[in-house]
Amino acid sequence: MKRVFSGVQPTGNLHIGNYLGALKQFVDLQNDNECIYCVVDMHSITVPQDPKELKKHTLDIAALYMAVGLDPKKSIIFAQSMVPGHAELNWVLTCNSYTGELSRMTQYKQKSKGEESAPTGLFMYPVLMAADILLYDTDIVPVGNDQKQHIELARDLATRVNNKYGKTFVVPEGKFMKAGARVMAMDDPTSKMSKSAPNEMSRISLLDEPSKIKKAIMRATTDSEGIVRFDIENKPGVSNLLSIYSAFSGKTIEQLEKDYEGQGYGALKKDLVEVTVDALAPIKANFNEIRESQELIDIMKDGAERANAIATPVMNRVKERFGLGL
Ligand code: ATP
Ligand code: LTN
Repeated sequence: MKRVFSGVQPTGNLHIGNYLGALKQFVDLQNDNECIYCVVDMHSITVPQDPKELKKHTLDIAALYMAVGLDPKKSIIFAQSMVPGHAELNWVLTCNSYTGELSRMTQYKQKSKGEESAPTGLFMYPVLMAADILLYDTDIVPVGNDQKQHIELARDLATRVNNKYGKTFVVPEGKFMKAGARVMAMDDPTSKMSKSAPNEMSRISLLDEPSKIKKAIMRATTDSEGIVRFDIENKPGVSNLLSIYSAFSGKTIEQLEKDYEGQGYGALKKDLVEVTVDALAPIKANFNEIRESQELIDIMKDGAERANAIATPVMNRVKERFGLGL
């Protein structure tokens, strides 16, 4: 069995990009692998968070994990801050990373906007992510396309330490969806759908009302050609709608192009509203039930214990290799 690890930040409601790019894979992987899914609360404090809200959001994401189909009997679900190894390994990896390679991370460049007052945590974000992954001897990391560069860094750090100190870490592989690896914003199909974009209509959240979903899809930016055809370069809006449709319905893009031949974008959008609303309805119903239940906290405590039991021997190995402690 391969070991799988991934994480999601507890910031705001998850959108269909998070679902189609990441969470859907989490669920698919849990039957044939040993899966560890973390709510990365320590990553979220790289920018200021309201403490009460943060706790709430951590439980929200754990409940969403289960609402989309993660089974706590099969997958380990917990919050990053509940296992001390993440912070410990973060330091060891920090001492083996270079400021040059971290300065080249696109997410850092975008989020820091080159400002002197950018938080150091933002700069170190990818090292903590590498620590999350390497702490569990992870083989596979299911994520959206935007995380490719961070996965590459985790691989580089693992290889670097292995070369210098002897085999210490498993070198992990990223895993990306065919359709859904990069869901674009509804209002601007040249930038990725994001939790933090100011325009609510740019995203479809997993807990959105059907009326909101309808509005966002019907208003989605397309083009004036009027032909339903997949062409990311020239028709990013229509291509994005086709990708989302394909990911939710399981139909291929070619099939969808045929189905909508001779029809305008209106028909495509109308059906996509239905497909999306139907796909999200059970998630929403499950979420409300799980979020209210007392069990959720017990599941996370149990998850943290199980995660810690895997992390401790890895951390002991790291300390041994580096000569830390007695
Ligand atoms: P934001 O959406 O605000 O940019 P983020 O990327 O920091 O947030 P996370 O919650 O950390 O969001 O991401 C969880 C997972 O969702 C990651 O695997 C990430 O690659 C994936 N993901 C995020 N946005 C998209 C998207 N638009 N399309 C596909 N996958 C995505
Ligand atoms: N950086 C990721 C979240 C994340 C993660 C991880 C993903 C933190 N640690 C470890 C996979 C494995 C993001 O999606 N923004």
